[in-house]
Amino acid sequence: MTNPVRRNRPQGLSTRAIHLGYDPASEQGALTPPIYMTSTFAFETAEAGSEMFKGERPGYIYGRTRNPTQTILEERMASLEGGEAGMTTASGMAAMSSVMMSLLSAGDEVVIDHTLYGNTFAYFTQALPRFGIVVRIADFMNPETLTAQLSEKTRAVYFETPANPNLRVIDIAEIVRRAHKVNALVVVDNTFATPALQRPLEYGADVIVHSATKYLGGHGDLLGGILVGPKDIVTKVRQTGLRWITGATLSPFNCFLLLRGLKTLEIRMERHSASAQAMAEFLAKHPKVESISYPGLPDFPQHALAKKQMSGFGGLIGFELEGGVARSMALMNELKLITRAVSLGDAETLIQHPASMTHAIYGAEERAKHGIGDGLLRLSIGLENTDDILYDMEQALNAV
Ligand code: 7XF
Repeated sequence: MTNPVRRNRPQGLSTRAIHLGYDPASEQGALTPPIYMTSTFAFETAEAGSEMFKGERPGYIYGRTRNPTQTILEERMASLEGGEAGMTTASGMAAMSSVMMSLLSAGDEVVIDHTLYGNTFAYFTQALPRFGIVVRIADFMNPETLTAQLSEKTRAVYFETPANPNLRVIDIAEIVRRAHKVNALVVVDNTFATPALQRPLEYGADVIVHSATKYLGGHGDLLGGILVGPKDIVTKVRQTGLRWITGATLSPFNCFLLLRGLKTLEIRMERHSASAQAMAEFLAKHPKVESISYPGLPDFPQHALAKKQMSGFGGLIGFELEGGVARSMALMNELKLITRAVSLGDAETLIQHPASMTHAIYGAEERAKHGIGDGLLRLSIGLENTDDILYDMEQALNAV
């Protein structure tokens, strides 16, 4: 029987997040894919094992490079991002560093945007230069500054959008246009938006990396990472980066949790976005709030770009209070429901202070230069009832 509604149309994002790459009939009818909790795989014959090692025969060899529970997750994420292939890693840092360590060599150059998650910034500015890789910094919101840093040695260009912690939005297509002129690979960290709200490959980016710890998992109970890109690049990252450089593979159990999280990604992102919009509008009008950064606000500087590039504005908000750091800390301590914690994308609404927490690794001068204010607070709006989150923020603002 054909379904007239779906005819000639690809399946939607949630449908693929729930079904793609798994047929219960292949596993005794089990609705939920089994967790292949195994480190190694038996070879039917000695010759079969040797052939698999040579890449002449398909099959699983050893859990550091591939596991069937990972495969389902990798195929689903590749489809959601619109890429050819995916690869899971032990954390978001492992996804990013596995890509870089697999593709770069001494003498190569990389250009990064100046606002990145603190430890990503440290990786590029402190780790890679130790291996002879030249890392240049630009302000990707002013793409001219990127062009000024590109050369025929540039192998990769790296940025987040929206960026951690202040939600700067970068024009992906414009960065791609400039970077591809020198054949540099464009690598985008899509953690804040997720493929439910933004698919950078559609704008020409080459590789996507994620901290799956965040919205993809969605429940604050795992660390994980994933990358998506062309088959040849992902294979190279798997066969070098994952296999013998980082070895940072993801546990099959965490893959199971991620498969579970992905099923509700699209509806969770809708709720995160709706509640964040309500919170941003509340904060924007509050007399004690000095500035607010949320892509969904009409007067956010890159609102038009965010609207074009994203299908929703996500759950993260940056804001500063009149009265600076002392008042920010006091506000955090007055909150009763909103939880003081780093990380983001969980069911719980979380608040943190980037200057002393996620971005403490930047020097004070660098933070000032990069628009990460000393008093900046970052909210990750959770899935609680919107009124309860707003009420908690209101009572804390009244108290400071
Ligand atoms: O290695 P992880 O799974 O923690 O991911 C690293 C990472 C990569 N990209 C972005 C945009 C991230 O935000 C992160 C981790 N950020 C957390 C945060 O900002 O709260 C880490 C807590 S210190």
